[in-house]
Amino acid sequence: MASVPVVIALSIVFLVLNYFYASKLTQRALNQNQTNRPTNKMANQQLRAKIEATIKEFPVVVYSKSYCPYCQRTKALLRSLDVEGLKVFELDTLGDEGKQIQDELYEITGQRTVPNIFIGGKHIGGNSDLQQLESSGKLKDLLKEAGAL
Ligand SMILES: N[C@@H](CCC(=O)N[C@@H](CS)C(=O)NCC(=O)O)C(=O)O
Repeated sequence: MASVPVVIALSIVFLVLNYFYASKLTQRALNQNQTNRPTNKMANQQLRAKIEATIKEFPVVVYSKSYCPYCQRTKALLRSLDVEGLKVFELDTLGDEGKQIQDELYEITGQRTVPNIFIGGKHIGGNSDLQQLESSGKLKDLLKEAGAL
């Protein structure tokens, strides 16, 4: 009869262990899902290399969407300054590749929104960051350093 409490105790231990094991498995599955973003690791690396080469090659790079009002302000400001070597990508016109670039930009910069701006290979941020640089008088120096003015 003494075995009844033992069985109950063992069942409780079993249930508790089972609970922790299951939640660990769930957590692992969630983590994999987050890092698994595109399934093709090789393709990600190639895309990242392409982005890195682009921001190295062009003094000013803007990842944009054609309908985005913030992007329009960014492009208008840069064009009004007669920036040389300005490269604009309209991600919404690039199909799947546009989405993949946006995902990869998020991995690289922690920023998912557009415009996503690089000057002299350096990540600047979005439109508000660019406008702030302009109003604080720092933008022209950055552009000169990058060889865009
Ligand atoms: N504060 C940001 C706002 C940018 C923003 O909200 N952009 C929108 C498009 S207009 C965006 O990226 N939405 C998410 C998406 O298109 O995936 C900036 O100044 O750049």
